[in-house]
Amino acid sequence: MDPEPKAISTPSTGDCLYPQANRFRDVRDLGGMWRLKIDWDDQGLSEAWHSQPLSGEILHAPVPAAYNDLFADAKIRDHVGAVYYETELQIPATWKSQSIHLRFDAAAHHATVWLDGKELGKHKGGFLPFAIDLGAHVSAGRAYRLTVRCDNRLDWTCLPAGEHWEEPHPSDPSRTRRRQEIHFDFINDTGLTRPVRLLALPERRITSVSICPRRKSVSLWTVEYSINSNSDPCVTSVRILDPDEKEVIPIESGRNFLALESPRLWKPGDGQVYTLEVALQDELGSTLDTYRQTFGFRTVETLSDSFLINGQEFYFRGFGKHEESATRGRCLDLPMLTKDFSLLKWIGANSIRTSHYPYSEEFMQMADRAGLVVIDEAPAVGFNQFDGTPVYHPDKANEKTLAHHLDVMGDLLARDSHHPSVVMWSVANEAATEQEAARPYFKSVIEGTRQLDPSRPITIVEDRAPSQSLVADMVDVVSINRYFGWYQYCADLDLAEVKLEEDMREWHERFDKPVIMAEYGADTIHGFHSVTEDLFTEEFQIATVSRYHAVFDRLPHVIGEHIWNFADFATKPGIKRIWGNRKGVFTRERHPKSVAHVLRERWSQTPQKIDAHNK
Ligand code: GCB
Repeated sequence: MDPEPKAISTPSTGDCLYPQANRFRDVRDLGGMWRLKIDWDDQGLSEAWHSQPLSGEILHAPVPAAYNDLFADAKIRDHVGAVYYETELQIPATWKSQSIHLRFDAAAHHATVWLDGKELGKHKGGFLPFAIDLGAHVSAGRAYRLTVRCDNRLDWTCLPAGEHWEEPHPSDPSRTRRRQEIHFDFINDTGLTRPVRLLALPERRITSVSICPRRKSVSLWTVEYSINSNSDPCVTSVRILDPDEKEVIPIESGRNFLALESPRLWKPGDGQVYTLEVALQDELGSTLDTYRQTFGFRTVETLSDSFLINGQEFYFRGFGKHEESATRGRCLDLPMLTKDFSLLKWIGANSIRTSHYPYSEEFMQMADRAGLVVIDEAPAVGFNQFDGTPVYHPDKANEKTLAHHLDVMGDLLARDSHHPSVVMWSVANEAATEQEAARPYFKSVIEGTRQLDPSRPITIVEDRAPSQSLVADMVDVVSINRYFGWYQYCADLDLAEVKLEEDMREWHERFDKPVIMAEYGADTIHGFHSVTEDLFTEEFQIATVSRYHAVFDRLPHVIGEHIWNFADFATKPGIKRIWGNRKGVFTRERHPKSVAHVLRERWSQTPQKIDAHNK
C-alpha cells in the first residue's frame, strides 16, 4: 500500500524555510520549459488527466511565469478555470539518505500536485509558499512525472476575492461559458509564478527559525530566537554573523537568547543585515543540519503624528507597486526585480507597499539589503462593494473567508517576520469598512496578527470617508487611498486640494493616529503633453501630485506619500483603462514619465518637518 500523502506544510506549519544549499542541504531548481495544457472544458479532474502523461493540445511554458500573456491568444489570457503543468522530476542518485521535498514559492491560486498520478497535496492561495514532503513516494536516482493543476477561480472565501459562474454562450446557447468577476484592478495572472524547487534535507533537521531582536537600552540588544526541528531531543547551537560575515561574540547568552552590545542598526537606505547561523546536533554532538536566517536590528514605533524607526522620525516616500511586467506577468522576474530596485534608488524612494499581495521572497531579501522600508500587505483585496451591498455576509465574506484570512496572516508573518525591512503589516486594501460586520471581522484579523507579532504596527488601507470607517480605531496607522482630482472632482485641482486637506485633517481628528497617503495619482499616457494640464498628460500628473504634496507638507500628522503606481500595469478591460492602468511614474517597460524627475528632485531633500523633528 502506498503511504498516504503527507500534509502540505506552509511557513506557519514549519518545514517551509527558504531553500538553502549547504553541507547538509541541497536545492535543485525546476525552472525551465514545462508542458502546459489548458483545461478548456473543466474535464481534467473527471478524466483524471494527472493519471498519464498530458496529451492532446500541449503548449510549452516557462516556469516561473504567469501563463496568461505568453501566447498570442486572448482565450488563454482570459481562461477561467484550470491548467495543467507537467515536467519530469529526476531525483539525483546522490540524494540517497536525504529527505526529499518539493517547494512551490507560489502557485496561483489553487494548486493540486501529483507525482506519477498520485496526489501529494493541495494548496489554496497564490502568493505564499508551500512544501510537500515526498517521503516514501520517491527514491534517489529515479525519474517521475510531476503534474500540477493550477486553478484561477476565485470566490468569496479566497484572498483576493472574486466570483465565478457559468452562463449560456451568447452565440451558441447550447454551450456554456465560464465567467469570472474579480473585484480588483489587476489581471488575474495565474500559474507557477514563482520558483519550484526540489530540496534534499537531512532526515533530522531544522524546520523553522524565528528571531526577535529587542533593544534593552541605548546600546544593549537581545536576540531571542526559537528554533524548531523534527528531531527530539533537539540540541542547537547558534552563531551571529555581522553584515561583513564576521562572527559577533555576544556579551551574554542563555537559553534561546543572546545579548549584544552596539550592533550595527538596520536603517532606511542602509540595510545592515545580520545572520543567525543555527546548527542542529545529535546527542553526541555531531552536526546534523545547519541553516542561516537573516535579520536586523531596528526599532519601530508609532506616535499620534509620527512613525519612528530607531527613534528617528521616518517619512515614507515611494510607491504602491505591482510585481509584474509585460509578457511574463505577475511572477518572480529577477532582471525586472533588479531594475526596479535600481529605479527606486535613482528616484530617491525609501519605501514601498507590497500592494496588493505578498511579494516574492527574493524581493524581500533585496529590500533588506537595500534598506528599503516595506509595508507588507496580505492579498486581501476585493472586499469592497461600491454599491453598498453587504460584503460580510454568509454568502460572501463569511467565517470561511475569515479563517483563510487568519491562515494567510499566519503564513505571511511566518515567512516575513525576520525581514528588518518590514515595518508594518497591512491586513487589507480597500475593504468595505463602513459595514457593521466589518468590525468583528477585522477585529479578529487585527488582533490575530498582533498576537503573532506584537513588535510591528498594523494598518488597513482605506478608501472610505473618515466618518464611515468602523475599523480605523483598531489599527496603529491610518492609510488612505485618495483620487481627488481624478475619480472625484475630476480635473478640478483647486477643489481637490481643499477637499484633500479637509479629509486628511478629519482622519487625524477622529482617530488621533498618523496618516499615510497610500495611493494617489492620475492616469498618464507617456508622451502626451499639453500646456494646459489636460487629463492624461504628463503635465496633469505633475500638477496632481504637486497639489497633494503641498497638502502633505502643511500637515504634521502626514507621515508619508506612496504614489500610485510605480509603473503602468495590466488590468481587466474597462472604459477607465487605456490598455491597463496608466498611473505609473514609469511605463510598464520602466521608462520614466516627466513626473519621475519631479519626484526625484523632491525626494532628494529631507522633508522639513522631519528635519526639524530629528535635529
Ligand atoms: C485603488 C486601488 C488600486 C487601483 C487604483 C486605481 O484604490 O487600490 O488597486 O489600481 O485605485 O488606479 O484605480
